[in-house]
Amino acid sequence: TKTLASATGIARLATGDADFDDRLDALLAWEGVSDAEIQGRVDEIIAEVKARGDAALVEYSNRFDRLSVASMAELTLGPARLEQAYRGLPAAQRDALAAAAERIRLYHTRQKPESWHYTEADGTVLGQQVVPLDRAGIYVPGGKATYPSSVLMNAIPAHVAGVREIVMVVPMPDGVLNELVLAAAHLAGVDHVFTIGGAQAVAALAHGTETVPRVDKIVGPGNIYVATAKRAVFGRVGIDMIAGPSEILVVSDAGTPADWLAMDLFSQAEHDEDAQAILVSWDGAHLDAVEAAIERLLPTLEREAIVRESLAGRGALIHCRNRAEAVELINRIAPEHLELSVADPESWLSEVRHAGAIFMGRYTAEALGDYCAGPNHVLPTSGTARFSSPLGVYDFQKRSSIIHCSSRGASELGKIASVLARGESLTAHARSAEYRIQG
Ligand code: HSO
Ligand code: ZN
Repeated sequence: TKTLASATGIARLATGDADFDDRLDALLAWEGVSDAEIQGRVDEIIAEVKARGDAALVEYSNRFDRLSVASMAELTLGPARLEQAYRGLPAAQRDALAAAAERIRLYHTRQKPESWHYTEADGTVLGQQVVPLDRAGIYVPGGKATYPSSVLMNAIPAHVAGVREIVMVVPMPDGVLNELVLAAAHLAGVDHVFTIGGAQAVAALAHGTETVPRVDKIVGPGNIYVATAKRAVFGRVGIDMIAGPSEILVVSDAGTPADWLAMDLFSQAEHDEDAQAILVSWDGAHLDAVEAAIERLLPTLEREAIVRESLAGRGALIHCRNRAEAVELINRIAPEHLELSVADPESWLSEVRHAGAIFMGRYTAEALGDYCAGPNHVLPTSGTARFSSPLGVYDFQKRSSIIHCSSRGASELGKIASVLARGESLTAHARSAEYRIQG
């Protein structure tokens, strides 16, 4: 077993090596940077937007996105503009986007939690009422990570959940807009778009301005300023998880072509230099074949430089001794994406406890899930799959408890409550319950 980095720069690890645990921990380590200076600037921006509303938004957008607009009217796009973007797309793009949106919608419709209740023998009814949020805000980054697919993945669950108003913000650096992003917003049911970004956009969504409505929850990825701003407004509004770099863990039994696996690893690595792509197998010759494929295919990539940096910095080919060790690694890594590129993926499923999304079998490339299979591509990263789930309809709804006591039910519950309330020395509680006890 090789343990040295190869020509591709990707680390080779073996579970039997004495330093395996340390090396794996070092590869997996990821600190979401929180910097006091950024924090200070973000706090100032939030305070300005809170105090001066639209005027501050216009100033920040002119400064940071190099614009020269006079009012928020120039940074506002209505439904007609979104529809126009959709109609203006080349037919192939329009059809692909519409097909993806439809599949994502169908999948998320299955997710919709229902209200429920039950009735006790004495007539008391207990239940839970599920209610969508009034307003959701979707943040869409500008620049290199502006993904129309992410507009679909963030907005469609909100729409399926029944959110009344979906507001999207997307910066317009140098006045440039991405028509695919606007078209995706049209398909996903977004009501308004404001072409603002950064901490100022998050502040506007959280506090509201003359033009931007205040929302109840903000979702969507962003740079360090956006992430810091989301943390700062959390509590006033809900937020989704703060996403780390994209990750993939592939487990392969040697039956999948090495080129396919190399490209699957690249597909995550090309997202950014910090992305993580790991392949695990108990077949050493297969790992060698994948490494050779990586070496051969790397120069054919558009984003070769990013992929190289990602693979060299955070990638790994791991030689484990058997299937049980592979399962152990899966649950230890708790990957955002897990590809089970094996003959019998179903037999693995019950053993996988931690993974954001599980791609089963040789044909299920993660890329299919990123765009159009139907499940959400907003997934827990950096090991957070241990305690969190894909973005879904449930993230845009909340629940109210329902209690409806019959007179007999109130009498019986009153006896219990009265004793407990007196134990807490809360006598008004006790007397309130006791009024309803029948002789
Ligand atoms: N793999 C990304 C999602 C994405 N891929 C968007 C392509 N476009 C989430 O980890
Ligand atoms: Zn992707």
